[in-house]
Amino acid sequence: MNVVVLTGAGISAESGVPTFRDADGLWEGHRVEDVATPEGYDLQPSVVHRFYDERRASLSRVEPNAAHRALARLEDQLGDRLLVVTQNIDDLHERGGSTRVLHMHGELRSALCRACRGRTPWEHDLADYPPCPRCGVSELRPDVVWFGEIPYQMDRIQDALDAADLFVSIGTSGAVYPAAGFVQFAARAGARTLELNLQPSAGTHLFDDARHGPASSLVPAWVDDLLR
Ligand code: BJW
Repeated sequence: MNVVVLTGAGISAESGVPTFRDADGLWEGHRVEDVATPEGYDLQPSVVHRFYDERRASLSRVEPNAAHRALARLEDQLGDRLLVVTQNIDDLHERGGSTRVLHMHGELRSALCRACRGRTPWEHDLADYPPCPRCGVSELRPDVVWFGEIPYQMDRIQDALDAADLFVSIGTSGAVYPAAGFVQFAARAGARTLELNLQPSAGTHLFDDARHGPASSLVPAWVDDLLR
């Protein structure tokens, strides 16, 4: 059985990483749509750098939770028949033990050079405009996918959805495309579909089944059921 799991901010919420569209979703009064666009960056690069520098620094203060670890346990059993596609830019899946993870919206611990387009592992702040280690130009930006940009690895994701027998969406509001449309791709390709989320998402009616509650209890229980 091929399983594709899509994760969003809700899976990391109980690790202490804020979501985007829940009550605590604003950052210093900015909506994500204002700080997560190329236009927002061009207008206020230092505001956008601070948003991402703070989030990168906070990674060292958060730990994977039971939901991340349960997906790693599932990978131990399914191997390459499981793919985790995450919209999250944190590294909690990897630190929870998963290795088959695609970060479709990029990663906090990576920088993208606007001059040479090179991607470089990055642990430090970007607000002080360090030079790109590849080309030397001080044009590094967060290596994340903003509105209007094309998400990473879409071909691999499409192939995995085409081959999926089961598609599971965890902790995402279903407000952002193309991820919000994956359930329909997977269903059309013949997969069963399941939503695991704190509350019904915008697309909850598109799923065959849905379970609602905190990811740290729903995901381990679902993995136990699947492996039984
Ligand atoms: C819990 C929980 C707990 C809480 N347990 N659950 C009009 C119609 C349709 C589409 C468009 C349109 N106009 C424009 C578009 C396209 C646009 C889009 O979707 N806009 C929408 C606003 C409509 N999309 C794009 O521009 C994308 N690119 C694109 O489409 O390119 C074209 C193309 C695609 C494919 C092939 C070829 C071409 C790019 C989108 C980039 C999104 N970027 C961001 C920022 C990334 C960097 C960063 O992290 O800062 O990605 S925005 C932000 O939203 C971030 C997230 O990954 C993404 C999704 O958010 P998520 O994860 O769902 O979080 P929340 O907060 O919304 O929800 C959390 C959920 O968890 C809630 O439901 C809670 O209930 C739940 N929860 N605690 C379980 N304990």
